[in-house]
Amino acid sequence: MSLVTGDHVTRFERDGFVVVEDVLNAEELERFGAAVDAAVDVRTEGDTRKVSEKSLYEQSFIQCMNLWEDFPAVRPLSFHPRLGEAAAALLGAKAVRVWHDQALYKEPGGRETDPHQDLPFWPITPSDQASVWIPFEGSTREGGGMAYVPGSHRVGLAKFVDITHSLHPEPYDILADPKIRDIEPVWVEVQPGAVVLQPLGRRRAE
Ligand SMILES: O=C(O)CCC(=O)C(=O)O
Repeated sequence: MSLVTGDHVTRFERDGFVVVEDVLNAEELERFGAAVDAAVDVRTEGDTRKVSEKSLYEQSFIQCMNLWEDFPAVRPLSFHPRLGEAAAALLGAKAVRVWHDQALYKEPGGRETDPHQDLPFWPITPSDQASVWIPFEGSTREGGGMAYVPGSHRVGLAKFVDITHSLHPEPYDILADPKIRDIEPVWVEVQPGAVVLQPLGRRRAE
């Protein structure tokens, strides 16, 4: 059975996010979860700071990028055929290339991540791009959760929100922007093994 249905494509294009179920199995979640844990441990060894001693940005998450490059056990996850299949099907592409992987770990006592759009952070021209969020243990509203503003990718909003707080101590309040302030954010619950895909760039067809 196809991983991605017409309904997934509709949601991806209309809402700007879609949950695709049953992408990774239990064995993969266990194996890749452990591999990413180990890689992040290596990348962060020597950092003994408490959360409260970190910058505001670092309090939002521990961030480790391109783990596929130096951790062979993570590589098959970053290039997982089912992730590629889902992204290609949603984008209507024959194939996809990996721009980067990144592990984001929320620490106990850390802070929220300020609402933002991802694309302004990336040195890449908008084209057909998607990101894939893989919550190894799933994600619930109770456990923190992620919310999306449905359709916000279609209203021509391209604002840099300084979630690092380094250039702008008070980052732009994108949820108050007139283009989206009347849209209610939607909290997304994700089962383990499911992933969430989001379009990032402008679609060819638009
Ligand atoms: O998990 C978070 O705190 C933020 C994740 C995020 O901003 C992203 O994936 O773009």
